[in-house]
Amino acid sequence: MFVLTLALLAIFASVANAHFRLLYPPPRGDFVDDQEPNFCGGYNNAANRTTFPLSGGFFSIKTGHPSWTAGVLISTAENPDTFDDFKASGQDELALNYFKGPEPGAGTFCIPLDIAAANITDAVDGANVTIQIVVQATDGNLYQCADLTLVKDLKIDSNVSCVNETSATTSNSTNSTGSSHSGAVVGLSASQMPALLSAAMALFGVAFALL
Ligand SMILES: *[C@@H]1O[C@H](CO)[C@@H](O)[C@H](O)[C@H]1NC(C)=O
Ligand SMILES: *[C@@H]1O[C@H](CO)[C@@H](O)[C@H](O)[C@H]1NC(C)=O
Ligand SMILES: *[C@@H]1O[C@H](CO)[C@@H](O)[C@H](O)[C@H]1NC(C)=O
Ligand SMILES: *[C@@H]1O[C@H](CO)[C@@H](O)[C@H](O)[C@H]1NC(C)=O
Ligand SMILES: *[C@@H]1O[C@H](CO)[C@@H](O)[C@H](O)[C@H]1NC(C)=O
Ligand SMILES: *[C@@H]1O[C@H](CO)[C@@H](O)[C@H](O)[C@H]1NC(C)=O
Ligand SMILES: *[C@@H]1O[C@H](CO)[C@@H](O)[C@H](O)[C@H]1NC(C)=O
Ligand SMILES: [Cu+2]
Repeated sequence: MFVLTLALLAIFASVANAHFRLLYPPPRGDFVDDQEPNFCGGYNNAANRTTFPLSGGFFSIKTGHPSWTAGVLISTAENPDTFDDFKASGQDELALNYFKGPEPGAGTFCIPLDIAAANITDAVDGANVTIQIVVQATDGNLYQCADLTLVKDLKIDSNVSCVNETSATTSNSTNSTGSSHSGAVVGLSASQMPALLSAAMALFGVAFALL
């Protein structure tokens, strides 16, 4: 019974960690949810660079959090591997100031990112930069990084999805699966589903055993 309870806790904890995913530009590596509170979501080395517009770009995230704040740090270091690399004169270099996300906030969001407008020294045409998306929610700061090469007048390929979709706009109470921080809607892989179901059934078992 004790082991079962531990297993249950582990499963629910992993679901509760759905956090957010960076959909575009592509992040440094595959999403690892328990690494997301760490620098660059756990990836310390620059990965393949995406060419990205110097002005008029966007990034897209999918969150499991109903309420969040986000901002975008930027580094012009070739291979930034510490938070200090995202600072100038001790201050965070912000490509986008922190803003409060819309509510309800669980869903997919495409947010304009005009790097030129932020006046970052060295973030110019042809520069290699790294952006670090920071999402602040009930479980603290969460991070994802993308390594970029800035290109003036570039248009992001039209096949890159840029939409805002919350459970409030894509479904309603009749078939809503809920959008609480459990993040069950977001980031729960098909392979986790059976585990979740059996966990739920086991929970009933525990409840009965206690009666
Ligand atoms: C980076 O690009 C190379 C060549 O296209 C590819 O083989 C490699 O898998 C990519 N790495 C990542 C982390 O996507
Ligand atoms: C999506 O929502 C964000 C945050 O409210 C907003 O800044 C952005 O312009 C919206 N994007 C689209 C494509 O409507
Ligand atoms: C960037 O610089 C321009 C021109 O110097 C100025 O008008 C603008 O307010 C600055 N923007 C920011 C975010 O500092
Ligand atoms: C930018 O990064 C690319 C790929 O990592 C590299 O080939 C290139 O030399 C870098 N450019 C500069 C100016 O460092
Ligand atoms: C978008 O199109 C480009 C070529 O125009 C292709 O290289 C890329 O893989 C496509 N991306 C997706 C997500 O389909
Ligand atoms: C349920 O959601 C699907 C998409 O997930 C949508 O196509 C369908 O219209 C929704 N049905 C209702 C009754 O909202
Ligand atoms: C919810 O779904 C019902 C049935 O499809 C539809 O009549 C209703 O307008 C929807 N409500 C919202 C807020 O989308
Ligand atoms: Cu979270």
